[in-house]
Amino acid sequence: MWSKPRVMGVVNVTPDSFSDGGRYAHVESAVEHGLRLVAEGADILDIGGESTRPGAEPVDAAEELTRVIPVIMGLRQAWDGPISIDTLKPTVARAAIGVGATIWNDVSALRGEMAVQSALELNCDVILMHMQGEPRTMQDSPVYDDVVAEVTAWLKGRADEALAAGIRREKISLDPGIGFGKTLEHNLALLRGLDRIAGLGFPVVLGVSRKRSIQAIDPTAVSPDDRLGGSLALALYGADKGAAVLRVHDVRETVQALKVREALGPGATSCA
Ligand code: HH2
Repeated sequence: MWSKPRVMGVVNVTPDSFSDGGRYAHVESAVEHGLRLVAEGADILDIGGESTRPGAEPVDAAEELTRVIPVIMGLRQAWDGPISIDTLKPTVARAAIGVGATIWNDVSALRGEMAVQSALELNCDVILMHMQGEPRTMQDSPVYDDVVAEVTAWLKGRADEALAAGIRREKISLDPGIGFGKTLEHNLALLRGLDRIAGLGFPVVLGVSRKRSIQAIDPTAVSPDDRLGGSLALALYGADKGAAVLRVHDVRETVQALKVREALGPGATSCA
């Protein structure tokens, strides 16, 4: 499979995100960071106000809104590209779409109360991500018989429910949820089997950037900032396996890696 994925730059307006928590916790710094990512080549910006890292504590809607809404408004004044809101909460998604976000990135795949109905009413694009369990406990002891088959079937089920509710097919993207209730072996199997998920016929979003699996392979990469090499390797592999969108923290480096892959042509980082 040969295509050039779009790059989604991550802007976490949180004190506790695993890789950039606290760095862009204020409106001005978050807007500035987002615009920097656009200048570096991001096609989409993903704004999050609640960390979903393993063990993260939930944030209430009022706090989440205070974090993300001014940032989306600030970005909208300077940029008219696609903005996604990374939230579990329909109320936050609704407010974010109201001030100019166009995509609801839901790591619980619209399983929340009234979530499918809200997405239908909002008429926004949706990213449906697989997660086993919930962030606070999901890494305790994830178990699958056949992770690729199970995640693929689960994502198909979520997409079918969205379609049955009336959400249009072209609005839906799927994401295997790397690191969300998965061991290193599960994550690697999902990457190897990504083409099977892409085979469902929806664009696949892939988030591997700076994740802990890289440290599991290279124990010296203790800090998320030390995981750039692994992030790029996984991003290129995901691109070869059919990812349509790469969700990344290091936009400039990812865009450069994709340009080099494109210059080399099909088979450059072949892994089929
Ligand atoms: N990963 C994270 C958050 N949101 N959304 C999608 N669709 N796919 C992902 O893989 C994904 C996601 C976790 O990364 P990050 O936002 O950097 O950390 P935190 O959840 O701690 O804010």
